[in-house]
Amino acid sequence: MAILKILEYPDPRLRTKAEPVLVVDDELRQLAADMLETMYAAPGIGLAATQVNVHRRMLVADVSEKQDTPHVFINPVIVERLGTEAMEEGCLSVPGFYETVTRAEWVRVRALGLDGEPFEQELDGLLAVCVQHEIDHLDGKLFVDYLSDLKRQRLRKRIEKERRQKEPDSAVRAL
Ligand code: K1U
Ligand code: ZN
Repeated sequence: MAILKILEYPDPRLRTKAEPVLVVDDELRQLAADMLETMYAAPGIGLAATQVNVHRRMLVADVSEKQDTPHVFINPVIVERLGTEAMEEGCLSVPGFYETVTRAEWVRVRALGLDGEPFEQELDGLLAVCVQHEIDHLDGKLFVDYLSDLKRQRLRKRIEKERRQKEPDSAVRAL
């Protein structure tokens, strides 16, 4: 098992659209285990392969308090969605920033499991929100893309200031 490096906004690699998984093999199962370990260590409730610079369509999530209910979705597709819900979100690729995003309240997701078999799962609450957030990552989309221009500008200024304090020569690109 290994803890993987999580890419941080505005790294352009976070904008890559992930490719479908063609074969579910031991290498992919090892990546899922490493992603779960990385997510638990962060700590977080979800992680998309894109965030660890692997551009294949797989995400992991665990919204349980005891961190004992891991979910792995390979090639996830939302096939049905109902209602809307506004919830405060965070992102391990935008550390320290939280904002309210409106998403579907209930979704039916079709995916492959670690055994390579297809399954469908109905999700609501935090898990539904988390899986939608992670599928966005697989499409190169970040939760800051849902913000108003003003809020994104404020975030950009904050990141610029933090970067200047950490590494005086850095500049923020591609925001
Ligand atoms: O994808 C990610 O960057 C992970 C992200 C998932 C997420 C959180 C909230 C709403 C939607 C999606 C996180 O896990 S941010 C950290 C977080 O939410 C958390 C951390 C510790 C305890 C509980 C939650
Ligand atoms: Zn995220």
